[in-house]
Amino acid sequence: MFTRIDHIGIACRNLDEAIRFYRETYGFEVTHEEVNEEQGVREAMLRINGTDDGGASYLQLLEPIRDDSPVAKFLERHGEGVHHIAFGTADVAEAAATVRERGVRVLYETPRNGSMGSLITFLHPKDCGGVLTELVQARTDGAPSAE
Ligand code: V0V
Ligand code: CO
Repeated sequence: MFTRIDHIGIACRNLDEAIRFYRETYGFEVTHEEVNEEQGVREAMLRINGTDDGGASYLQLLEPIRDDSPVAKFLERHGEGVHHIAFGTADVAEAAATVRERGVRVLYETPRNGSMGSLITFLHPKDCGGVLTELVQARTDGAPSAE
């Protein structure tokens, strides 16, 4: 069902400073930056490695753009740090349905738009041992289609 760690999401207060840390300390470069209004974040993807399924694994640095967003709330309660893990799958709707059948709350009825044209959904952290878990279907055909 899952074929890679798609990314690890890291909450930070200042995206540019976080990018600088990962570049200067480890030599990781930003592959992609975008604002996701719906999720309330400004984010940067740092590609770590390619994977056997033709995808890749990233670090995702997340800075909130609104005080009431999930990442802003997380920073207030926990401070900076690991916010979520994301598994890659070829079919996010199917993977979500399977996991839901196994008793885990899936947060969205239908997948939403994620980074780089991906389709995403989240699993409730309280059903996953305290780990906010995201499922990601990477864009493969050039056409994101959450609508
Ligand atoms: C909250 N909790 C977490 C957590 N966030 N536990 C582990 N990891 C996290 N990141 C815990 C929190 O400590 C509370 O536990 C409980 O869940 C309720 O938290 P809350 O602060 O009252 O927040 P809620 O219930 O309003 O919202 C929590 C959920 C929310 C998970 C429902 O954060 C959410 O909808 N997240 C999914 C969307 C998201 O995170 N978007 C940003 C990334 P106690 O204290 O009661 O025990 S966007 C992204 O990744 C993109 C765009 C991408 O990858 O492409
Ligand atoms: Co994410």
